[in-house]
Amino acid sequence: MIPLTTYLFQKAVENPVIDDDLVLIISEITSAAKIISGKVRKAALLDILGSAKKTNVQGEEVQKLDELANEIILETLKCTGKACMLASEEVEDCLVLSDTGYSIAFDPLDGSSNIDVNVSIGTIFSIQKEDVKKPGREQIAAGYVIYGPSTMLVLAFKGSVSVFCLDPESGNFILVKDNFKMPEKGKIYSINEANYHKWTEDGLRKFVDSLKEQKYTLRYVGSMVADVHRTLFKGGIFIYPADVKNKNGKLRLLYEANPMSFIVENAGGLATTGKEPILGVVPQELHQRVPVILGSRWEVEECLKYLNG
Ligand code: FBP
Repeated sequence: MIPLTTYLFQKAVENPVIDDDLVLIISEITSAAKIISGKVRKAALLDILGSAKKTNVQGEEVQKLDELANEIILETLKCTGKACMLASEEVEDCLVLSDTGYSIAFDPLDGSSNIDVNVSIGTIFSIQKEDVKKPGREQIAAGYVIYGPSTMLVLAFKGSVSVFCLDPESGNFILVKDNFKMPEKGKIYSINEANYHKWTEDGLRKFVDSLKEQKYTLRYVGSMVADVHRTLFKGGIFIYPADVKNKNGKLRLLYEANPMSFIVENAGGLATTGKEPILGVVPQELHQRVPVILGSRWEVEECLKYLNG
């Protein structure tokens, strides 16, 4: 029963990237996630379900829990004194706190459309040195916390992915899998097929049709954190492509695509925009979107064959 902080200090011995400031930042992100987990589980009792009657920089309706989760993470990270830049899905501009230290880009509550219907949602985070707007390949660490039947943390550093489960009794995230590797191939694909005819790439329709012929099954929760979590554990592929409405897809590079791609690639999978590796994309805008194709090696390579002929 290794708690997260003990695990990080042990890992720091073999991985010089993990310094005390990074341990503090990750520990505080997970402390914030524990509070959010508690709020999510009691949301109906606390009357914090539903809309906050506001629109965010993405033009999306903000949920009360989105706002609350955002505040909890912002305040927690500010208090560390080790964060130099904070970028949130819910805030138009970056919050610059100092010149040096760690920058954190985060999606405080991913899966907003599922908040009110008690379906798994999560918090996604990406940690860089100094500036948030760096290619995903330069991430120091990335992870997500999923608020599902249990609350779980998946944390990646270069070369390693580990999985933790929140123990409600001790209040600790306890290590359940170290050096986690995802299956090379799966039997599940995950995409919003309601947009089938709106997808920009005809090759994508052919790829998805070929998976059906190979008896793949479709699973789509509509929370990226839940669809990626299943893809990591069961194998297969998760796709949010470009379509006639979302020319660059819907998912945001800095705090959705980059952290999830870093986790998947360090677990042995692949992540691409269809044209280039997601971790190689040089960020231009804080809230820019990219097409996302990620998952097991076999399926992603197969998809690229269909897309690039
Ligand atoms: P937010 O909820 O953080 O805005 O994220 C966007 C998202 O909900 C992803 O979690 C999910 O993969 C996608 O949108 C679902 O979109 P759609 O309803 O168009 O399939």
